Amino acid sequence: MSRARWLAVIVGILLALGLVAWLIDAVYRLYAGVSLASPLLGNLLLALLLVLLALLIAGVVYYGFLFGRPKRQRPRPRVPVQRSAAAKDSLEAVRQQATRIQDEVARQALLERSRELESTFARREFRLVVFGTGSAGKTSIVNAVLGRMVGQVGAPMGTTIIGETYPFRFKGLDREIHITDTPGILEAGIVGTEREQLARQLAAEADLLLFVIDNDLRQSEWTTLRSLVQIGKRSIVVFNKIDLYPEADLQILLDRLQDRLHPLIPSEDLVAVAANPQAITLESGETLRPDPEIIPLLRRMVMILRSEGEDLIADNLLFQAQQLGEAARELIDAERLKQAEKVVERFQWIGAGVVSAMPIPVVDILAAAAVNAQMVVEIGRVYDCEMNIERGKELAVSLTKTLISLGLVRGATEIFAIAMQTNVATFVIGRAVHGATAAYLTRIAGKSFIEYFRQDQNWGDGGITEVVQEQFRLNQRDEFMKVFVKQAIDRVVQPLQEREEGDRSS
Ligand SMILES: Nc1nc2c(ncn2[C@@H]2O[C@H](COP(=O)(O)OP(=O)(O)OP(=O)(O)O)[C@@H](O)[C@H]2O)c(=O)[nH]1
Ligand SMILES: [Mg+2]
Repeated sequence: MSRARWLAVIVGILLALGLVAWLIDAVYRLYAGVSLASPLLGNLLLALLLVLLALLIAGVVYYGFLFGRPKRQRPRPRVPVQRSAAAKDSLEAVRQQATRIQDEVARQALLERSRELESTFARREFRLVVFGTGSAGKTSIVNAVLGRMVGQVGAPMGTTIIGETYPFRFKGLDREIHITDTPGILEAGIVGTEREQLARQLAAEADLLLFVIDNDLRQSEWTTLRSLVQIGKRSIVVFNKIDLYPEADLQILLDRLQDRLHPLIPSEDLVAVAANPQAITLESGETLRPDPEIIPLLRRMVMILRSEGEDLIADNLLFQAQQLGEAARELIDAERLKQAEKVVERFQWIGAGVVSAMPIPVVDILAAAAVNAQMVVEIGRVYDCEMNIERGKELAVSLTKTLISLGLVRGATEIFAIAMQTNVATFVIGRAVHGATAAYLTRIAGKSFIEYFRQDQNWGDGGITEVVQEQFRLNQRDEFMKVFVKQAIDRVVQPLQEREEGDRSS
């Protein structure tokens, strides 16, 4: 403390002490005067003064405690705990899932991504992604936000062809910000589609999205924006190139936009800017390039970063982790499906062989069910669900009963009778039709069981009937049936004919 301050403090204390002495003296005189007139009134006055003194002391102690408390440190940027813990759990689950993925490349890619995400938990920059239609002015916005030319700007669509990221900081914000410029969406051609995919992927990784438009919102822009907001992407809609509109037209346009965006985007998140205003030619012939009008966007960005920044990062990390979990599940499901379909493919022809080898040409339900029971066990194994053959048989029988009650056995027999009558010798036609029918029904059963195991041993809301009907419908398409009949002739009819011809000649 400076000497002048010390002096001021000492003078202040002396003054306060003088005042207190004067006050005590004045109070004492008052008390003496009143007690002389009435001792009771004097005592009451004394009690009142004591209460006032006690209140004063209590007040000083209370406020002294409040002010004397050590100042709270400005919190370090820290991702909200609950969501970050949930994201970590999700990543742990992904690593567990990865052990079940057989494709080495896919497994490694998944693990690498989960490690990448994990490392971002420690310290992470804020990700801002500039996204929108080609030529709306995304690169111009990045340049204006950074206050320097970093990306090439051009009138034709497709000037930016890869995602480019630039780090920067806002005064007073602890986190570094990474702003990413993306290629435009809705550009024609295969190259355009590929770039759009990249842009969408970058947008999905954003903590905050700047969705740039330069005119009324097109339907395709609206749909894209809606889907991004619906997956939880916090977005600012940036209306660029306002220098091109007269004031009155601009206001009408903005009002209309606001109506259209409501309630997806609150009005304060629709921001109008001119990131790279057109040069103006003066009467003198001189050209003047106006400064960018970007302040409203900077202001809104800072406000969001201050009030929601940490939440947005936490939400995004959790979202990314869940997306990765979803990707892992899809990979596992696709691999299992492939394996399970191989099992069905194998059993359908085994079933066909059993039935067609029978002396009496009928679709023997029990024979088919016995084959199906083993199939159920094997499909279950693919889905990590061990079950014994008895349980497999129960399931197979109940499915076979459903096939009969739905009239599918008869229906399939008729379909194959018609399909085979022209190209199968008459002496084997009965058994051929029933063999093909058995193969077909085994296939329907197998596909239905795959659905059952995919849904954690559950037939779903519509029960077994709906699953079987759906599989019957899916496996009835013309192109599939043509291939199936051809396979049936190769695998069932030909061996039958060869055997019959062999029997006859011997
Ligand atoms: N009048 C006016 N023109 C602008 C403004 N901002 C950008 N432009 C022009 O719009 C055109 C496209 O700008 P870019 O920044 O390259 O647009 P982009 O969205 O990055 O385009 P792509 O990378 O091709 O998707 C250029 O000719 C810019 O000069 C603006 O505020 N006012
Ligand atoms: Mg660009």
